[in-house]
Amino acid sequence: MAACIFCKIIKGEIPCFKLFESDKTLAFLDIGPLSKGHALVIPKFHGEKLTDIPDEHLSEILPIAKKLVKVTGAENYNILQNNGRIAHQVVDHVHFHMIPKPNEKEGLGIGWPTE
Ligand code: DGP
Repeated sequence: MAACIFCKIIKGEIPCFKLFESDKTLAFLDIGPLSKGHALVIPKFHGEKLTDIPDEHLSEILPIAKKLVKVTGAENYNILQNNGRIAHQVVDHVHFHMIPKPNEKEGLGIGWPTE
């Protein structure tokens, strides 16, 4: 979709800190992280809400979220997916937040080796 900010990221028209990419899926760092390492995993297929995305375009999302958790080494994390304004969705392209939760040992957060 032409005006969609995440479609522009997928096309490379807007830069992002890319963590993973396949033909169906992209993972990149959130521009306004809630903790160090806060990432977004998105299907490349454009759809506003979860129910708009065909199953075959969702199949990699959780396996990739798992990979991201393993790379950060996060022991505590939230995976969050907002649908609709009342549910705090701001960007109308389905996305899954992967939010590491720092603990005492990890200080401000875990992050990525290159951050
Ligand atoms: P949500 O409230 O679930 O729709 O969250 C949208 C998230 O998208 C929010 O945490 C900030 C992030 N975001 C918005 N625009 C950009 C952008 O241009 N680049 C990146 N990396 N993240 C963005």
